[in-house]
Amino acid sequence: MRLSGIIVAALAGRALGHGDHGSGSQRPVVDENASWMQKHMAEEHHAADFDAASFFALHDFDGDGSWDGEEILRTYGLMDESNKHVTEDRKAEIVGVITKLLDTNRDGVVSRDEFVHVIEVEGKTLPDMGTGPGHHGDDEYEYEIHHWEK
Ligand SMILES: [Ca+2]
Ligand SMILES: [Ca+2]
Repeated sequence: MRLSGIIVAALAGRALGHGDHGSGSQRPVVDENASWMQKHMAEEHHAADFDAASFFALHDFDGDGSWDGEEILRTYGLMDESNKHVTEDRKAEIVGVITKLLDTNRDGVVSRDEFVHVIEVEGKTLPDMGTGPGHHGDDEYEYEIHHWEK
């Protein structure tokens, strides 16, 4: 019994990724080799397990069923202070890369079905565009939407 207890503790320690070092105890720690999507979900949304549809819904900030360029930028943290040095040209380039990857019917926006198909059927993943983990506060966005509508 004692031995199995030790094994369980060791496995739990691995799963939590050394959660007792430092402050991120509620943050799932992902492997260094995890995709950008997995890192983003772990670091920004504290979610270790998700599917393409929930990833899509979480980043369809206005809930209209498709991703436009601004939502792609926000997903990548490009509406955040930490990326304010990124030039407009680079932002347009990032939107272009992501749109090219996901917008399979070329209508300029990424639908939920397109996203789910590319991720789950084609087995692709969102590339790391070098913009960090993708900071985007939903509360902040609500405020901005409200602000812009005035
Ligand atoms: Ca949308
Ligand atoms: Ca489309």
